[in-house]
Amino acid sequence: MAPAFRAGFVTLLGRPNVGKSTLLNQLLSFKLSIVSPKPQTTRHVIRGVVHGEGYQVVFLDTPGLMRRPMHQLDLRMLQSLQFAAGEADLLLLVVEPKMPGDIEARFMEELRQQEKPVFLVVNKVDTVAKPHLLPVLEEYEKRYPFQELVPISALMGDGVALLLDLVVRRLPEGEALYPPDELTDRSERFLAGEIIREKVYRLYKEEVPHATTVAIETFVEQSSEHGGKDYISAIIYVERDTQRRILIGRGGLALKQVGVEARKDIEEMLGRPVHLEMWVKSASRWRQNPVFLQEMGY
Ligand SMILES: Nc1nc2c(ncn2[C@@H]2O[C@H](COP(=O)(O)OP(=O)(O)OP(=O)(O)O)[C@@H](O)[C@H]2O)c(=O)[nH]1
Ligand SMILES: [Mg+2]
Repeated sequence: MAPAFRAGFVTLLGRPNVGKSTLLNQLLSFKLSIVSPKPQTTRHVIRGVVHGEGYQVVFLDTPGLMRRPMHQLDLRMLQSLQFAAGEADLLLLVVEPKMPGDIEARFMEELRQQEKPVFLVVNKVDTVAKPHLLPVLEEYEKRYPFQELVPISALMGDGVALLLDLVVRRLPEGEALYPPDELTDRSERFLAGEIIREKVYRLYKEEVPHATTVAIETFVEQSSEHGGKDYISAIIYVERDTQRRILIGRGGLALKQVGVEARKDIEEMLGRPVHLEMWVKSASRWRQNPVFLQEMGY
């Protein structure tokens, strides 16, 4: 008799910047979730489906947990994270190869409240020598009954296949949750907006990235008005006029760079040429505005 099919939801948790989105992308061999060196890059729960022989794993990337919600946007991110954890069959607590800090302690405390299996995933092992890793693993093992402790480098791909293997073994038996060719439940429109946001995170400093959100206004596939290219127009919102000027830059050069980099990645995602247009607007205190947040899909 063939072994039973396994399928389930696996949620990635962890403080900002530990590499959750990098890991999701590595598991999928596809750049689905945006990545940047700045904390709190991910703002939505992003589902990515890994299809394999005899299994299907739905990974949920989540926003990094904040110490204390500062505004409505933070609160919504926190709620979506809690919802994603509630939905999971298995949780992965992703950490850096350092001793647990207060955020990790809080995660472990919250994980104790539920009955689900939890793996510790120690990411970024490419940045430390082995002798530094062992005491970290020992400390975590002492502090929480993890089912597995898995050192990986999401960036290099080291340990990721082993992690997937261990994950699959813990999944419940059951039927596939998504159609066989489905990679995510997010639309191309959403992903295009995320790619633009990623470029803002990568190209600007200080408060600008966190004050930015992107709305896709128009998305026309193979537009005859644009020589058969997909036509995408986007509005980049910031909170203040000073931020708007920084985003646009002298002579529009800074915004142009966002456009060049975003278009390249959007074309790669779609597999089609794209004509991209962007406008920058300020929307005062949008992170506090429930109606605006709702409209923007937060
Ligand atoms: N050296 C190294 N860097 C990594 C590794 N994984 C991720 N990074 C880097 O860490 C930074 C943060 O990665 P993300 O994947 O955006 O982290 P995240 O946990 O999703 O962050 P939030 O979305 O803010 O919660 C990026 O600069 C990544 O390139 C790794 O295995 N090794
Ligand atoms: Mg992320």
